[in-house]
Amino acid sequence: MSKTASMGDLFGGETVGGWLNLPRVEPDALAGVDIGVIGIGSATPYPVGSYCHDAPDAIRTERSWPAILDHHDFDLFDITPSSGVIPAGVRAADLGNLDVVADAAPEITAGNRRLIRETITTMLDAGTTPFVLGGDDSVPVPVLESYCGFAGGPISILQIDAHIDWRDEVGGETQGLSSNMRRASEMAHVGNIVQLAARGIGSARKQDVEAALDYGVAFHTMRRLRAPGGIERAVADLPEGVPVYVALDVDSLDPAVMPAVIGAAQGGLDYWQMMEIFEAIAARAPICGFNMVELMPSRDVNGQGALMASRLGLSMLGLMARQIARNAS
Ligand SMILES: [Mn+2]
Repeated sequence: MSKTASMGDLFGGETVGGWLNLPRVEPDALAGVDIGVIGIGSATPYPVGSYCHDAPDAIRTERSWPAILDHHDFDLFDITPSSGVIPAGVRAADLGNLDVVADAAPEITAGNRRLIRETITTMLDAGTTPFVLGGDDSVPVPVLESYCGFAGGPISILQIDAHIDWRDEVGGETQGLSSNMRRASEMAHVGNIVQLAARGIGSARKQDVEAALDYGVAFHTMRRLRAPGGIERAVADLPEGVPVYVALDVDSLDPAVMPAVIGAAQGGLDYWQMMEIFEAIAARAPICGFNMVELMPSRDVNGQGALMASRLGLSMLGLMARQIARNAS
């Protein structure tokens, strides 16, 4: 069987680096790295399994052709000629995959979370903004815990997800993918939480919605988001200038454009709505971290989900890099 031609073949050359052909850098050599892309395949999976463990490499497979970041990007720059996605003076690198284990045994998941906290804390201490490719939606819990000593002070969270993730526990597990926003709300260094794109029926019960509302979550359900001005209103609920962690679950996208998820829900975001959300966040507050979780490679259709994830990640990376360049000047 012959290998199907890819964009990399079309443009020629070897892919020597990481995702988007970014330079590969070891996590202990972060000096001068502004944005560090890191694959975290597992944290605390439920007994169903760590079904997103291979997602970081599935995402890396797409759009990693040589010099991609030096080509003009019409989504980020329209027809204003640009010399690439990452502005001069900003350095992004791919730190590879964290050595976590795809297993739901408590001693394993505790080890995963410890390793994640150590690594993210090291990145934050080095002034490197974490750009996390998950993993299921349990990955953000230890990542967010790592911001307890963040030099930028307390953070806001903007979550984009079909599900609100406010369960206190599921089957006795408190650190799993349905509990990430509940756990985040308990962290002293987390202030405002704004949640976008909830829809359909997930695992949330009455008491979970009540707990989130009691906390003060600003919910902008999918129905509200798609009303005229909905995205603008949602992002305006972020306090201006406070560092914001952007927690993206790819099931916020419509299944038609993102088939590779376990929790598909009709009526989700499309690519341009997500771009509009990203751009509005970047205009509102400094992005101090980003995660993209819940891509399930075994559910993908012709690599379409991985391609979408990679494109969205590229857009976010470009916006974060421009923000860093703006703040430096
Ligand atoms: Mn989620």
